[in-house]
Amino acid sequence: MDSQPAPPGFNYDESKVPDYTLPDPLLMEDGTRVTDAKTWREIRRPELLQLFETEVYGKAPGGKVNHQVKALSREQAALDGKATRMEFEISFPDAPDLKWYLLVFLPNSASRPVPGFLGLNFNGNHSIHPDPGIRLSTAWMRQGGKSPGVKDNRATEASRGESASRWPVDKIISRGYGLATIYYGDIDPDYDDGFQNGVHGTMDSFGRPRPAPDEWGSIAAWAWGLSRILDFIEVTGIDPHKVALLGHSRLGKTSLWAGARDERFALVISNDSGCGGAALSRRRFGETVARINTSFPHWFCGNFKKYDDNEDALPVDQHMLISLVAPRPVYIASAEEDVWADPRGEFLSAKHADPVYRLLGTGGLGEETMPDIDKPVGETIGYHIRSGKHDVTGFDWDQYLNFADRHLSGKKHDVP
Ligand code: GTR
Repeated sequence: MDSQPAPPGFNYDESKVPDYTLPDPLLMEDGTRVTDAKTWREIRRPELLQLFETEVYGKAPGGKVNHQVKALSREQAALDGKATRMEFEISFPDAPDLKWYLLVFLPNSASRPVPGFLGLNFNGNHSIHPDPGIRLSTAWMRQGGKSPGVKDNRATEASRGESASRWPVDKIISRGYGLATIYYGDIDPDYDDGFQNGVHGTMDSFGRPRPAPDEWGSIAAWAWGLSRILDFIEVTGIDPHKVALLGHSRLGKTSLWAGARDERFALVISNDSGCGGAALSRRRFGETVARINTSFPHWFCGNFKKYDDNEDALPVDQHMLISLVAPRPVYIASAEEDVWADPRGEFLSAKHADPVYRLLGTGGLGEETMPDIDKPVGETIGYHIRSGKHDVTGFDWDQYLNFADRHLSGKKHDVP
């Protein structure tokens, strides 16, 4: 497992994981045990949501926002005639500097509306497929080894298709699903500028220089953005009742938080999400709360910093985040060499969310011990640890497509 060198002072040794006691998702704040679905729904779920909101990710503005959706392009013969490709520009009359661009592929062979995957991308819509018809993003973009086509923090033509291995569009389409994606930096650029830019800087009600300690960091902003896309996704031809939300790494943390808050998402997938995502914080294995808050001070809310080197004081842990998706299907994926994200901690979160899934009448995870490498398990909570590194691969997608086939086909997802 130890293929990545541990940064100084950080633990990759299972025998050094400290003793810890996880808070019980089914024990209410007044000490009463939850024994029925109604109490979970009406009391415990709201309690937990509020704790994650105020202590971990931060509160986002409630309600719908005024926005306009403009169709920019439509190509009915994309992917050699197998798909229709569309792009939409989303603008906000109250925030003129904010513009989002949504890319959608729909299978031509399926009748609409179709079930679909929705996910944020790291490097611009044009990076997910080499199709030259996709608009090249003009937004600020991170630079680094994985995106050599980005120069001076802007995408160049060379960055087209750079992330294509993570987005098997042909496969998704041939399985009868639509795909909708948006560059996460359109919603909030991923760097610490004191929350001046992106949605933080432009929304009227949150227009002050810095959110209060219990208000949204960038993960909450990205999650909020996903809900705004869901508000209008119907116009694209994707069935709003059959949206599988998916994210990798920091965007896997985001998909879990978005799926926890917004019950309209029918299925939630977290790929290699690690600390602040699926991994239990109390294990302090790989990336820790203190480390993530230092490297990425803008991701979580100010209050989360109270738990730097103080994980036992957290009123929640990440198994409770997964349980907030219940009874909807959730898939947690780890990678064997991704020790920074703590695969065992991700599995244990899934396992400790299981009692909530069972209380709500689903099959849950149904596994006590971590499965073998490349052996997916679970019924309503899916889990696998695949061989290889921190990434999204064809193996990962095969499991997500199979899981979506099992849970999204046929029945309509009703929002409680
Ligand atoms: C790492 C970070 C992780 C993970 C990852 C990513 O640097 O420590 O929490 O989110 O970035 O998003 O790629």
